[in-house]
Parts: sequence; structure tokens; C-alpha cells
Amino acid sequence: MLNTIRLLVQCQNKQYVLEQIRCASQVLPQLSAEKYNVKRKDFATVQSSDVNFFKTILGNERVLTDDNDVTPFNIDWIKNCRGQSKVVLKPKSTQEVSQILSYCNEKKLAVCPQGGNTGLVGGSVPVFDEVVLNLMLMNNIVSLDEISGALICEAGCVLENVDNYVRERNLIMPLDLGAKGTCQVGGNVSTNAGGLRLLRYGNLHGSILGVEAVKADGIIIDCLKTLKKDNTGYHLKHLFIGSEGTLGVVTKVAIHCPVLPKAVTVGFFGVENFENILQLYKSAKSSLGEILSAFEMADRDAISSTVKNLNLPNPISDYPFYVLVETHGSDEGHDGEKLNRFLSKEMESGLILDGTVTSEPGKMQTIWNLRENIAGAGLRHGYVFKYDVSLPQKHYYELVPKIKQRLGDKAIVVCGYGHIGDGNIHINVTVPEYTREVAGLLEPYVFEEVSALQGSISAEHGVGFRKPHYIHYSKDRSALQLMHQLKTLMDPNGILNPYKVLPEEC
Ligand code: FAD
Ligand code: 2HG
Ligand code: ZN
Repeated sequence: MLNTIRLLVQCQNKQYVLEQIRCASQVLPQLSAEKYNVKRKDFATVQSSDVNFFKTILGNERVLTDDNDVTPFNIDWIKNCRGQSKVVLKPKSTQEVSQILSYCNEKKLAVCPQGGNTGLVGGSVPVFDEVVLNLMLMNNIVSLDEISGALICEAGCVLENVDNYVRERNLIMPLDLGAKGTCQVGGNVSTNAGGLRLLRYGNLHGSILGVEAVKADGIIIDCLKTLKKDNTGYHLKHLFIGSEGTLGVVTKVAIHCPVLPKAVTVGFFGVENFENILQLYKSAKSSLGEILSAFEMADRDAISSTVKNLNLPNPISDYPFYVLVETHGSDEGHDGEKLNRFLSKEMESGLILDGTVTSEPGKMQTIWNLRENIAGAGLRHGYVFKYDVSLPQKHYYELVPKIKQRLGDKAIVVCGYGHIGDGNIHINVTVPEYTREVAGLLEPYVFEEVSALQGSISAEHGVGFRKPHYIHYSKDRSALQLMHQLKTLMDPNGILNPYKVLPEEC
């Protein structure tokens, strides 16, 4: 039997296109429930009467039940997880979300909130037959205050679309990530997404001014303020930022947009060893100061496999490590000069072996394309084990050679790259296909090592379905107990994104 799966594929020109891929059913990812041996919780099963009720709210068009239509919503971006949902709902308003949740809560039907489905920890797809609540049609921009930079938009707005909208008004979104063409602002908020410029613009707990969300029982929580300062009681918006759809469905977001930089410059450098990257980072902070907007690193294997697998150009030749530096400032001549001076100084010192600096949009794009496509390039080998961890910077790269040695020829590529300015490394291990043997060599080993170094087992991608049973490596029991209490308070029937984030016991 052949199934048609729609997959989102990132192209060289950085657009995401919807590619129709026909593939044999056996290449569909294994069901998450079987792969990870999960027991279904005691929720109700969707009946035809439930579907009929959903249709009375949304109409026939926005209730998907056909297998071919539902399948893409059951599979995550890295094709690691596959749920078994039979119904996808596409609300267009907060009221509709409220009606749906109130009904599901009463009937004890589990719900999986979903945005662009670019999440990397299996949180965005069901595990069993949870109702998928996809926010893609809630995609209106509500308002923009061009003086304060406060934007209000619906949760289903695609990040790149919002960014384009505010750019036309001399502002930018405070976050940027490789999935920007597909991920939604609501998904970004729900995962507390970090991304490429967190170093400069901070994380979403700082940029989000307000949130509107719907609780499991359908009650709409209106915290949609656009004020920078508002100390009237508990800062409830923070409960929804990073809670990965387990405490409520985010329906609207108020976010502070910084000013569009007049000058942007990008440098791409070859570096001899990891210690030199750390020295370079220290030097960049002092030489570039307030204009530094990104400081990213990638090792040779990350870049060479991306170049090879996706046929992308590398603007410099082959080096053990690479660093991408970006500046956002207000004076092109001044900023370019600063970055060029930094390049000359550090080429002389030997920290930089070779490099290029550019302010030409096309050339900057080529460099960013290379960096942003690392995440998807490994999928060409078959299967990728992805680890997204925070470590003290001096220990940042230690795990990569250890994992290489541990796996030997069982891995095709083991590479490290990421947001070194934030201490966040992504370790990708590519193999021809998922095997329990390699999984067993990697987990819990990676998490034990991270914990021993006082790191976090999830820096920016979240806990999702893949990490609840490892969360104790980074969260104290007292904190986990409070998380459970909050969950019980806000979602007593546990219908919102079950099997995700919270461990069964703590
Ligand atoms: P989804 O994947 O649909 O959902 C993610 C989680 O949020 C799920 O638990 C889901 O239930 C929940 N959710 C989604 N929408 C809502 C809502 N409205 N209300 C309540 N819960 C909701 N992450 C980073 O932090 N930094 C990066 O640099 C980065 N780069 C990426 C690059 C690529 C190529 C890809 C594929 C992913 C990347 N990610 C990155 C991971 C991912 O977290 C982000 O892409 C994004 O924040 C997820 O948004 P989404 O709309 O796709 O959410
Ligand atoms: C990135 O920084 C993303 O490119 C994705 O966070 C990382 O896929 C990954 O491992
Ligand atoms: Zn990242």
C-alpha cells in the first residue's frame, strides 16, 4: 500500500516548500507507542458523535478525518514519532478553541495542540489517538504599535510572515530560527524557542509582553497586555511560555519587536580548535560590543555533511571548526569596519585561520543557509538522534568526541554545532536507521554526562515526548512536584498533550 505524505523540505533558497512524497507504508516511522513502549491512558475514544459535534462548530472543511489528510499531522519533522490520531481540527478563533476544549474536557478526550509541527522532541504530534488541534488558520495580525514595537498576532501566524510584516515597518521579530518559514508564533512561545539571535535579543520570557490562552476546561485566560511594565500580581503569561501545550492552548501573543537594524554584517571564519573558538568569542564580545547579534559555531563534520548532502556552497575552505559572527547595528561603514578589524586582528593572532566578511544580502544568505540547513542535512543519511543541551562553555564540545568514540563505526556522522554564545550545543548523530542498540548507547549516557557537567538536557527544544523520563537529570524533585501540582490545577483531567513534558512519577 502506498501512502502520500506531505513533508516540509527546506530548499537552498531558504524557502520551505510542500513536497509530495510517495512512499511505501513500511517507510512510515514506527508508531511512537510501540517504539517507546507507552501505555495508553484512560481517555475516551473519538466517536462519530464527537466528529459531528466538531463539525457543528467548525463546518465539514475544518474537521479532517480522512487517513491521507490526517497522516502528516501524526508525524513529526524528523520522522521519529508517529501518532494515531483520527481527527484534526482547525479552529479559526479563540472562541472555537474554547468550545472545542470545553467539549473535550467534558468528554475526557485527549488533545494535542499543534503549530507548524517543526518541534524536535516529539511534542507536536499525538502518541495515541489524541485529537490534533492545529492553529494554522488562526493567522491574523491583530495590531502593531510602531512606536513601542508591540505586536499582537494570532498564535497560528508563521514566524517568517510576521517578520516580513514588521520588517516593512522598520521592526524585526526578536527571534529567528531555521524553521521560520513553517513554525508558528504560538509554537515558538509554547516551546520558548531560542534560536540564532537570542544572544542579542534575549529569550521569549523577556520579549513576550502578553498571552491569550485557553485552559483545558475552555476558559479563556486574557493576559494579552502590551505594557513593558506590569507588576499586578503573578506573571501568568510565563506559565504558557515553554509549557509545550500541557497547560493551555496559546491563541494570541503580544510580542516586543526591536528596531530593524540599518546595517547587518556577517563573518564566517575557519578555526583550528575548540579552545580558539572560546578565545574568539571573548574577543568578539569585547571588539564588537553592542552590535554583536549572533555567534554560532559548527564543527567540520556538521559543515561538510551539509555541503555534501544538500549541495550547498561553503564560502571558505575546509577547517576543523567554523564560526559565524553577525552584527546588527546602525552604520554599515562603521560596523563592517569593526568586523573587518576583528578579522584582521584575529587572523594575525592565529585564532582565525581564514575568513570572509560581507554585508551583501545574497552572500550573507549563503552563509546563513549553510548554518541553518545543518539541522535537516543529516536526515539524508537516514535517521538522526538529536541532542540539544546547555553546558558551561568550557565543557561545550567535550561530549562530541566522547560520543564518536563510544559509537565507533555504528554512526555515519557525529557532529556538534549551535549557539555557543548561549552555551547551547546541538549534537546530531546520524545512522542509516533507528536501532535500539544505538539508542541504548546514547541514552541515558548523554543525559548522565550533561548532568555531571551541571548542564541542561534541553536547552531550547523542550522536553516533549522524548525527554520526560530524563527530565530529572536537570530538574530537582521539588520542582517536578510543583510542576505536577500546576498541571493538576490547570488541567485536572490531564487532556492537554498527555505523555509529554511531565514524568509519570517524581
Ligand atoms: P510545533 O512543533 O507544532 O509544537 C511544538 C510544541 O508546542 C508542542 O508541544 C505543541 O503541542 C506545542 N504547541 C504548538 N502550538 C501551540 C499553541 N498554540 N498552544 C499551545 N501549545 C502549542 N528551536 C529553537 O528553539 N531554536 C532553533 O534555532 C530551532 N531551529 C529549528 C530549525 C529547524 C529546521 C527545525 C525543524 C526546528 C527548529 N527548532 C528550533 C525547534 C522548534 O521548537 C521550533 O521550530 C518552533 O518553536 C516550534 O514551533 P511550531 O509552530 O512548529 O510548534
Ligand atoms: C538549530 O540551531 C536548531 O539549527 C536545530 O535548533 C538543531 O536539529 C537540531 O539539532
Ligand atoms: Zn538551535
